[in-house]
Amino acid sequence: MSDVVAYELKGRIAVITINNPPVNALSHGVRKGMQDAFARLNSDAGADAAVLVGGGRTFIAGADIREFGKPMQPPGLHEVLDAMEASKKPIVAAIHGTALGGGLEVALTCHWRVAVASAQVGLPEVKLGLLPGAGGTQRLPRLVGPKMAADLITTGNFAGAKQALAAGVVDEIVGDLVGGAVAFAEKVVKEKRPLRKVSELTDKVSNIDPKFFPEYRATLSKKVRGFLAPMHCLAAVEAACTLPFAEGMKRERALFQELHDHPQRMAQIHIFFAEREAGKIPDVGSDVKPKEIKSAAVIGAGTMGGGIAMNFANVGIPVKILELEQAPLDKGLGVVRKNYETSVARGSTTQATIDKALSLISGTTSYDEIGQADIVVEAVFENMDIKKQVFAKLDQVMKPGAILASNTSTLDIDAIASATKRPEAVIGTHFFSPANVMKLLENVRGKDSSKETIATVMELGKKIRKVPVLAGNCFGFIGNRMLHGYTREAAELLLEGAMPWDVDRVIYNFGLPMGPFAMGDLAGIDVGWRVRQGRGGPPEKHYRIADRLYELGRYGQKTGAGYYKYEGRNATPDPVVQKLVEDTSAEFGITRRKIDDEEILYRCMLPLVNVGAQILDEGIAIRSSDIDVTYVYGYGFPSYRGGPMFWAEQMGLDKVLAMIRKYEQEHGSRWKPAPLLQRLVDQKKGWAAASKAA
Ligand code: T1G
Repeated sequence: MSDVVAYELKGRIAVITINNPPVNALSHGVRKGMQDAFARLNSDAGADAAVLVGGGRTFIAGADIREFGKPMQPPGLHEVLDAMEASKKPIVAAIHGTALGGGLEVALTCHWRVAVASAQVGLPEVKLGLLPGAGGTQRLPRLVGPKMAADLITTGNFAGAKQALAAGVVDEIVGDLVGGAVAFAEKVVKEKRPLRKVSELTDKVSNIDPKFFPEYRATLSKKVRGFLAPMHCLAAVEAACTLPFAEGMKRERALFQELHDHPQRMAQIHIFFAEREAGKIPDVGSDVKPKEIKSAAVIGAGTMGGGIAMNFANVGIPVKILELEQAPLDKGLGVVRKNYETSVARGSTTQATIDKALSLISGTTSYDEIGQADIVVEAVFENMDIKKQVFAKLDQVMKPGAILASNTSTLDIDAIASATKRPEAVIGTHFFSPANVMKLLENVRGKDSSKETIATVMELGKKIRKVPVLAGNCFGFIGNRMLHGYTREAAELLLEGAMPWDVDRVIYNFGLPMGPFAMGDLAGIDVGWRVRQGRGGPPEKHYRIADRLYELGRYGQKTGAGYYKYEGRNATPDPVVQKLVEDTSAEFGITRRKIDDEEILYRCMLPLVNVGAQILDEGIAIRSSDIDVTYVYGYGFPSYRGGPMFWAEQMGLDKVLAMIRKYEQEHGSRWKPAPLLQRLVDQKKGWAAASKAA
């Protein structure tokens, strides 16, 4: 028996244990060990049945994702599952932790499945740009029917043990994992039950309403715009309902191969590993123990403050929101309650869940009441003087050892820390609006932020179900510094000949949730105007259109007009804006020209790459994949393109440099290529060569 798969008799039941930490992925050694174990089971006169269980913290969590794209070493998973299904003796899966992807497919090929109450099951391959490629799309519908199978497989969501039991994915919930599974296997043997093969079940996949799949496909295509995998997942589930099992397996295999060979799979798996890499800080090793965060406080009950507070309450951390006046405090708490009630109305959570969360959120108008919190997050107006006043006050009232965090989106963390006597406890924790929804947490280290402070907010990010990334301290950190390059170029395109709706269409079709001008209308043209006033300096030509919209009182959605005119949230191009844009070009003596979609795309997207390269070179980002994670989870860059840096590298950094050089010729120094980009192209290297990770 291989050392990753153990075989041990308990009475007359063989317990086959997978020991491949951390998540028992189905690597080559595991597949080989399983194949040997099933052969041994069927030749072992001392064994009447087997239990298959994961060692450590979980059942099998899927195929080994690191093996994708490499030559597969036999036996393949199909071969192993065929051996399982051909077993003459019953095999019972014993599930704890998570049975995911290929892991659940292994369990579905077993004759029965038991689980502990805390177990979860799922087929999350779609999140990797794939589909369940070892019979999951053919077996799951045979157990639960096409609707639940399609829901689980096209979203990659997990189901808890109770839900799995009710749906028939699991046959029994046991208290003691191995003991319960062995007892179940002994019962099966004692009752001489015929082997139950999921592949032979038919009633749940017969006589399906002919409207089901066309209607499901129409709804799904709107939800997953641009992603290939979800539609392939649905086609595979449909095959389970229209073809015999063997044919369905062939259809699944063909659909899987198409996805496996597609750039979207490479991009989504890049993001899978990138978000985990982002949690690794070279000079903050696992020896640095994060502080435990048992209570929190938030300064400011505005949109951001309320959303930030919800993140703590949602994971059971009591949080106090402070406003100096009762009225804005009551208003802010009211918005939080409304957010929760909307989620219940949408069915995305339950009343009991939000009641629990709301019970953990309280308000106060006195700094004296927040001093015992383990962390305080300042979310007041984006103005340095105001932030310094707040931090001076926090320095007085917060208990020793508390973390003093700022939600600033651009400002200098060291300047903020200078208002305190404990700069080692100060750090940026930049949330993205809406703070209770957006996954990215951009933590920003100051020059004096201690390793413990950094480790604590990185750990906290995971605890509050965010994707944490650590940035160095510069104007705009990683995300907003790149955003500045992008929005500036979009503004230039308007002066040269494009209209807001031309640019937004191209960026939307590329896969972002909205283009820069729709985003400007959402965030508020007045907000951008105030930030520019705060920065001072002469008015800049490329902001002239935005300034004129502001002067007209066209702040965006909030005033019913901005770059677009609005009926509710429905945006339509506005002839008033068309004329304003044309007049502004004329004001600067610019002869407008037709700008094609390709130029719009590259002029908007390449600044992300060029600024990203500069950020990487300065060490503001530890690695290029941190930049990808920032842009995918903070700004909606499509994960099926892997993030701006991955997208550029797939295109070829030499091609990217050539385009940037061309734009430098045409538009001047703002297009000067980042020196790092030039160096990497000269050295024929990729971004990894510039990583600051050890
Ligand atoms: N393969 C390889 N490594 C994996 C892995 C996998 N499937 N899953 C996790 N890891 C690594 C991860 O990179 C990290 O490494 C460590 O394990 C801990 O992970 C044929 C084709 C199971 C819920 O998509 O969702 O099966 O950073 O930090 O937060 O149809 O890992 O320590 O070096 O995430 O406790 C389908 C992916 C695969 C599940 C645990 N399965 N994994 O979360 O730990 S495709 C998945 C997860 C497939 C078949 C198809 C989570 C988790 P390192 P972690 P966690």
